[in-house]
Amino acid sequence: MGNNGRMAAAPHRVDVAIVGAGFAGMYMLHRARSAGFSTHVFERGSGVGGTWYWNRYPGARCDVPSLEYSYQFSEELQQEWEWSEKYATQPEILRYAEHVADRFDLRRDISFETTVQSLNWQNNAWRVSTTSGATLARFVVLATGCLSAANVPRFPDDDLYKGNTYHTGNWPHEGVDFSGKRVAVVGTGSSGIQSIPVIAEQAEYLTVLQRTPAYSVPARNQTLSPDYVASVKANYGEFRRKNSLTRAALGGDTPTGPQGACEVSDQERHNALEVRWQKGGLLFLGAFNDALTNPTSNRLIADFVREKIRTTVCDPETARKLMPDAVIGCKRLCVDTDYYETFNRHNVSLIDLREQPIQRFTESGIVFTRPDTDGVGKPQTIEHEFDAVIFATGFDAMTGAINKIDIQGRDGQLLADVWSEGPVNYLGLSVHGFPNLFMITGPGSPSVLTNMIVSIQHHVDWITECIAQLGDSAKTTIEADSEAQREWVEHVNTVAGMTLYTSCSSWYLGTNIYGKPRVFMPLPGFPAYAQRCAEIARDDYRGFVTR
Ligand code: NA7
Repeated sequence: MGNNGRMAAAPHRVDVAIVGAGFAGMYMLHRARSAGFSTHVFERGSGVGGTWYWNRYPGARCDVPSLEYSYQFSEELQQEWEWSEKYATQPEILRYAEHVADRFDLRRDISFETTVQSLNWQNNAWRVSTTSGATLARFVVLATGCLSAANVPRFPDDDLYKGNTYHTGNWPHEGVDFSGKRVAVVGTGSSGIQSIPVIAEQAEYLTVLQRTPAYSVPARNQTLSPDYVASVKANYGEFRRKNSLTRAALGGDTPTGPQGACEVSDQERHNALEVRWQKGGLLFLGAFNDALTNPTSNRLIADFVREKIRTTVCDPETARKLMPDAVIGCKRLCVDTDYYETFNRHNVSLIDLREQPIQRFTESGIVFTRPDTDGVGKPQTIEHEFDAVIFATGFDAMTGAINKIDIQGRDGQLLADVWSEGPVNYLGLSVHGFPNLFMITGPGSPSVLTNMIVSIQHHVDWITECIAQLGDSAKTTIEADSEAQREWVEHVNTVAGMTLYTSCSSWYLGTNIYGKPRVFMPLPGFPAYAQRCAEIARDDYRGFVTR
């Protein structure tokens, strides 16, 4: 057992059942327990940490600065914990999660290695059925994570392949040694872009299989200086407050530029982008205030990045393949350390799957269809042998982990049916027909467009307050009103429609998963959303029905 030898048995009945022991589930447990509710967490892994428990691939790191990507609910915790780097590695973040679990004595109320299979609303309670039994709960909180259901694509004859295969989101705990191996990485999103430079240093030969080139900006990671850490910690509350007032709830010290990219001269635009490029990180896109609303501005910013790729990558053909032509920021921006430089190594090459698609797997590798023909019009094929194939192919985001649970609400309705055309909800917190069921950072809330820890804390605090107030009243259940839910879905679509986010295929839209409805799931803009949630709570939970 990987949970430090402790395995809590699930009680038969609790006030609050929580699914998942990542950062959301851990804080929900702490808050609900502190508010006097009997609480229990069910976790499929053998330890805490969620995303950071599963994503152990080489180079895995957070792309939000450590001093921001951490809990703020305990002043003692944020003062005592020492982050070593600007962007923490996966092992360091996992150590932090374990420290939090110990410090707040969380493990005694967590059942590890326990998967929740179904949730059934019966007689004003949820029956939580797991791989090891059943528990009745007044409230259920889904803390299942936005990027936790791995997407492993299938290819013709992939079952014939005798080499090793891996998915970045389900990496072996003991690690993998790629020394002397011919390795393929499929996928060039954040996970691919972080792992490729690290694997290239170890593998004998690395082939990157790219379907869509991504935009990536340098992280400029560094060791945190004690003076900087001390200056943040001296006024941590103010640092957090400033961050929470930005659209993405991060980077309050580097505000979005006051102008649009078209409103300045070419030289001024270049200088502003160069400053952000040198600084590194996601805030590159904040150099101008219209990056994701004005297509012309967006193209100018994208041109700057394409030029960086062209001047970094020595082989012009490889540089051409690496240059994206889509809207920058439409898919989540990647943050890297030496990603483009890695293609100058002698043991690395790039296959563009749009020009040379995967035809099938063989026992020892992959057969690609070549763009040229044999002279009589028949496409040529070429086989590459690989000892290992790594799928950095992402996740069934935001709804994937929830949909894996068979959830049956009031009057026998199934959440899978209610969501068949998209994840309808109110505030990203509740769904009509599913009383006393809450989502943390669900679709319909800012979640993945923000610093996740800020959004998690906001939701956990709101949910705890809501169920505590319900307990104080004579009512026993709360759920979204159907009309309020309809209006909310419309609101999210309207806000997303004002941006360029809907102009490309992305996991925000669900288009990376075959058959998934095309709906923009997160809501841009944290501050307005947080204000709305507070107003609704003050207004006696407007838009919710209590009984
Ligand atoms: P992403 O960002 O969804 O990236 C997945 C990558 O895998 C992307 O390049 C995909 O290409 C590629 N992909 C997916 N399916 C296939 C198939 N069938 N064939 C070839 N290539 C494929 O996932 P990540 O894990 O990198 O990052 C997820 C989030 O984690 C990230 O945004 C951060 O928030 C942290 P596509 O672009 O779909 O053509």
